Amino acid sequence: MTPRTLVMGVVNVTPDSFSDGGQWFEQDVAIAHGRHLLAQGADILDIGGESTRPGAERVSLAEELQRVVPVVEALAAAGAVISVDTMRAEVASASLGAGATFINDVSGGLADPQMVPLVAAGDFTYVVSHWRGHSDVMAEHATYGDVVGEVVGELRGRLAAILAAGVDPERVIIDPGLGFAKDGADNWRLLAHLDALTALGHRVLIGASRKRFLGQLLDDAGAESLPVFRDRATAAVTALVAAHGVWGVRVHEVAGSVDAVRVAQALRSAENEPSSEGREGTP
Ligand code: PMM
Repeated sequence: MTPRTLVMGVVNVTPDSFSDGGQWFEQDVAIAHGRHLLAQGADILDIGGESTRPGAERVSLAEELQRVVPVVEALAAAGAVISVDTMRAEVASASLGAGATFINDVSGGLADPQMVPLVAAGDFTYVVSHWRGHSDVMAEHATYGDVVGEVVGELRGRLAAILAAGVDPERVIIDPGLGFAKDGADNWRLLAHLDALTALGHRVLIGASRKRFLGQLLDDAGAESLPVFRDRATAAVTALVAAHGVWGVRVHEVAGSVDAVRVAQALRSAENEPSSEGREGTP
């Protein structure tokens, strides 16, 4: 039986409308949220202290460390498998010391020249996303002649650099970076051609959760389209990519994607069985 798709639950330790409650309040909320996602069936928690939404500005290193490390420590102590969403080698290093075993780098090692040497010297799992620039400028780079060919080609280039540094290919997961220097049509095209990504020979992670292209789809259909109303569409994407056999999905709402993975897995196991059990006339 092929292994099922894993569900990575997102824990963002970034200021929200309650942020004037202070750092501890944010951290307590993040830790409680992580525990909630685990109870819903998350296989991995992805903890991040820097927003990468389009247009976002960078946070300082000190701020990112202060946001992320205590939350990693608390949730690792609770027994969770921890991924840290960071582009900074120093945050990655501190998080690994605090119990993380995955580093999820949306820049694929491009934002910090110290990241690839850190990966080469360590033994953690590294997620390499397709990336063309920081959030404040990425929209300018969303121009493609052949989005699938270019994303695959650029990921191949990153993989070559990472493997040349001495990283075991088994430790590397790839991600097309939906929404990162890509418009809605680009994202759909990448999802429609997952084969081109899996052909690179690495495990594939997909992060479609609550993204703008799903909002656009719902909006065009006259449905509610704010980010919190995108979870059903997100779960539908999970079902489709899990049926395709991707390694993992990164989602904000875990329960719907856990069910979607169950559906895809049932379908996949039935696909491996004969179409008839020899019963005749049974409805
Ligand atoms: N998307 C966001 C943040 N981190 N990591 C990976 N590997 N893949 C993604 O698609 C991805 C990511 C943006 O998401 P958020 O601000 O909605 O959490």
